[in-house]
Amino acid sequence: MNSTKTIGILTIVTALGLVSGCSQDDAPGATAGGGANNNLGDSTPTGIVTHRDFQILFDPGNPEIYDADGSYTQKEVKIVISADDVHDLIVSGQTVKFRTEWGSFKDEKDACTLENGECYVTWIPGGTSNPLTGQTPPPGDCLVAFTAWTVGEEKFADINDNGRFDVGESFVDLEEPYLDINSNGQYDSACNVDLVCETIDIVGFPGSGTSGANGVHDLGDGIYNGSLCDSYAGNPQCDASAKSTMIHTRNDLLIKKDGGTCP
Ligand SMILES: [Ca+2]
Ligand SMILES: [Ca+2]
Ligand SMILES: [Ca+2]
Ligand SMILES: [Ca+2]
Repeated sequence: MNSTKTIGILTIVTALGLVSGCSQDDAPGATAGGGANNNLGDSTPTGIVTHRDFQILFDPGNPEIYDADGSYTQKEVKIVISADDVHDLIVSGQTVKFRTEWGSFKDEKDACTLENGECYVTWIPGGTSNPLTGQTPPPGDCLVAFTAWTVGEEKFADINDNGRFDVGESFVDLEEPYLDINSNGQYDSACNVDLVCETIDIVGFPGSGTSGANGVHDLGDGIYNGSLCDSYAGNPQCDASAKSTMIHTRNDLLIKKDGGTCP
């Protein structure tokens, strides 16, 4: 059982009316090159999901699957993706894939397609490796890690406010998606009692080559993968042939009564 999850829970009420747990998207180790700002100005839709506004929300936000006494109640949870483009305009048509450290996805449906910036899958709690109870213990502190990924673009700090990525501006160089099993905000080789591990080895991530997944966790490629390079010719961190990458977001779901104990 994992006992290292110590991240506090934030509650975010969004325009969707949904509730988020503690986003770890900007946690140290997941990023490089600094933050980004939200003031890129108005424009026409890019149709590309920005990492800045790609997030997992939960409905309900705090399902009390374990009550104050530690008793278990089966409750389904919608794992909702909210996404838009760099101009805060809606995106549709992109496939989003999901992974979790515990439980399963209803009807084995672990992906959804964005429509007007939203889509969801349904999660069912519990594991199956304990022959006596039919369940494996929940993760430590009853925080269940989720990760979602899709094709999109990296975020950058638009220091000169021209809506473009210029030489010298910082950006978040995304690494390959991973499940943060031990909730320490970074990739490592942690695994849980179900032998679900942090690595999510996907096809098509920079570093894994063109033939498929490569069996290892890949770091960022060192360049800004996005559609808004001011000049591809004069910026060594821009590559006109790599304007997108596989972006991911992570979040933890609290599945016990807030303030209660985890079995
Ligand atoms: Ca700029
Ligand atoms: Ca990159
Ligand atoms: Ca970790
Ligand atoms: Ca890989």
